[in-house]
Amino acid sequence: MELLGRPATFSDPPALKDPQGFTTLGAITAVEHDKATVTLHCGEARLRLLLLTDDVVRLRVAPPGASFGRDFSYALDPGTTWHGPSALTVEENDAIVRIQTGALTIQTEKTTCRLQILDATGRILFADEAGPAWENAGSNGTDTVSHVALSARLRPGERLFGLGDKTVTLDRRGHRFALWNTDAFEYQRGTDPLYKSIPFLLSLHDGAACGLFVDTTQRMTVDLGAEANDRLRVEAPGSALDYYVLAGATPLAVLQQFARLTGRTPMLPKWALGYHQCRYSYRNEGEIREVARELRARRIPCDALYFDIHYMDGFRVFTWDRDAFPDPAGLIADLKQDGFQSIVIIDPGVKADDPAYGIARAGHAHDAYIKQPDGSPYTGKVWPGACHFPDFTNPAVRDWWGPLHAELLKQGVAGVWNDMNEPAVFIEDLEEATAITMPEDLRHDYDGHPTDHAEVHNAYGMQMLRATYEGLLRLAPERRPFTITRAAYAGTQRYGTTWTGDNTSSWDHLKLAVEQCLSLSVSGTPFVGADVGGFVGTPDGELLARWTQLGALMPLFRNHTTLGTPPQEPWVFGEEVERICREAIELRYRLLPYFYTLLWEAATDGLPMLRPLALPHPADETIRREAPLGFYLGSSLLAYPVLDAGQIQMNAYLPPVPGGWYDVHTGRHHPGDGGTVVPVETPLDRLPLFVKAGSIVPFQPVLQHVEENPVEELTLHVYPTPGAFTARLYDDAGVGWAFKNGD
Ligand code: MIG
Repeated sequence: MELLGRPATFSDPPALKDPQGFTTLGAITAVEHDKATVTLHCGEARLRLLLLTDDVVRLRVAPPGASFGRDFSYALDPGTTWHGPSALTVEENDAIVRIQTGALTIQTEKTTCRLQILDATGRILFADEAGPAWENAGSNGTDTVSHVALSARLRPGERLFGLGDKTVTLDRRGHRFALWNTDAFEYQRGTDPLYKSIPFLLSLHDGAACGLFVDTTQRMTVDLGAEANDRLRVEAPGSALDYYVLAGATPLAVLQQFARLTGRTPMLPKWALGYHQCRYSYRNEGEIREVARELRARRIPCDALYFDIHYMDGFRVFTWDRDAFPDPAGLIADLKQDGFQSIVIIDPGVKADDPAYGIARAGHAHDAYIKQPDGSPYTGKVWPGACHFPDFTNPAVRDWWGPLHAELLKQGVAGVWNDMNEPAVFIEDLEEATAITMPEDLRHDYDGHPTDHAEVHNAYGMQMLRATYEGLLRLAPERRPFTITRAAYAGTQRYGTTWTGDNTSSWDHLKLAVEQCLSLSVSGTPFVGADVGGFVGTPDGELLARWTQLGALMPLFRNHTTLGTPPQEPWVFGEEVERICREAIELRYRLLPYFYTLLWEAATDGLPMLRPLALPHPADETIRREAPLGFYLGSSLLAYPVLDAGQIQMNAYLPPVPGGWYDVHTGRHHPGDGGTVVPVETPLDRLPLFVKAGSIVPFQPVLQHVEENPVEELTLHVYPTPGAFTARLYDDAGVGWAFKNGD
């Protein structure tokens, strides 16, 4: 059976409901407040503002007769404590209620309850248009609320970044999106929705930055000026609205607040930053040993090899196909000996129709499966055939699932890859199998507050990853787990890494890889990558070379391709491409001390590793106008990946920074305090890379894998600027948790 799948089909963007059918808050009738909370009563409706700190506001809306809803969210980091604002004053006059914190002013119009949020210099960060609103299910307006909405003003020149892996330009303005996790095989530019739903936006306007996070896992429609250029509108099923406005002195500070809110990446094993080689699938022990042998023989550094679905016995999770892989422990030990970590895929579907399959039976014994409304387990088709699906929103089910990895760990597996967790389910009453998902009325535990699949859907993959991450941690507490997920909701970064799914071997996808990974980085998800070379289809040598150069600068650096394509490893395109790929991979290994420091900054300070140019330069007109697809790695390196076929020259825009820039390859200095465009030669073996004056970039010797030899020598490249400067370098054992004690 060839398991290729078929391009998912996508409908037009979801229609927005008629705003006329929605009710807004209306006149403020009473105001209550304490040290951190202000409640505005508008007749029977309420708007509550919770000041988490001086510059982060949580807003909750309760329509008439409805409560604020359950105070529960998978997005929020349970490890963060908010201490409230340093000060809070509430004043009223005839026209407005004015709330002031140490950093913000929130003004609410008394007749409408529409609000404006201003920073300390009086700049408007956020302004309601109609503001929060709700729609009643029945036509007489008295039935329970069915939908909630929020509309805010967009100003000329305002840019909107974030929203996860959406397939349009970095600035999402002018588009409408659906947030509904979808197995988007062979997605293309414009395809929507994809695998992840991260309802976070970063607005940049007039040099000021502001974040908006709408915390609902329901299928949401987000219109960013598509319907009306000057209006943002989000709409979702539900009866209460829960959202956050995050301010900060800089765009990066806003992202750090969002990281405080939804969590940071855990520290990963250092080898996670190495080069990874994958394909769907290395089919047997011989094939994977062969790849390992080639990589070492050709001196192409590599740290991880992947076992895609064919390692399993009939795609039964937590089993091995013993004909193809007779001795997993022996194989994995040999690979480890050569410096390769083994990562296995685990899907959510548990084969249902085999009475001899112990995992499936145990699932029944634990009452672990998602249920139909009548209480019986739901059955849907995926690779193994008929499957049941664990309800990862049930803590008892997560506790059951996690330890199922014990045997794999004993066999030496070092990482787990969660796929198909949108969740994807096939329907076969169509002409060909197509990927869809399960019925929306299925029942979930939702951590003790039973609800339907519609509400859980976008968080399902995240809760699967959580079960995996927590399980690995429980089984081997001394180790840093390594996990990857395809589906995600806000906060997923607390449980591991992610990639952008089934992309295509094309130049446009190379560009998309930049856009998607930068956008995920803006959306709280720092450890990201796109399949190098493209998953669907076959790259030519030039595309693979350019993609490997780009991948060498992405946190997750994995070459992967689909079933039935020719080999895509770096050596199959001839000697020149092999050399270029090797050099790119070697550059990555030489820069590991720099990357590892970025990982640590992401894990501790919530700073993204990859940064669109607009983040450090929110007021730069050239960046706003031309939106060049260069990006920062941390705060020192600036990359301009080559994204077009045949391109041997580019004009790179170097933003204004004191002291200018240096070309990493030539050492040439480009003064340009005021921002300059420099011509750069880009022969196939050259990836344009610049470093900001006033930086120190640490290089280590090339290793074939991160644990090959202890690094005894670092070379610090110092890029001077007039005056003193500092740089930060972080290192630790690369594994384990001793660093938490300062080791
Ligand atoms: O649709 O496990 O995105 O990386 O190789 C096929 C097989 C299911 C989709 C993943 C891809 C993986 C493949 N999976």
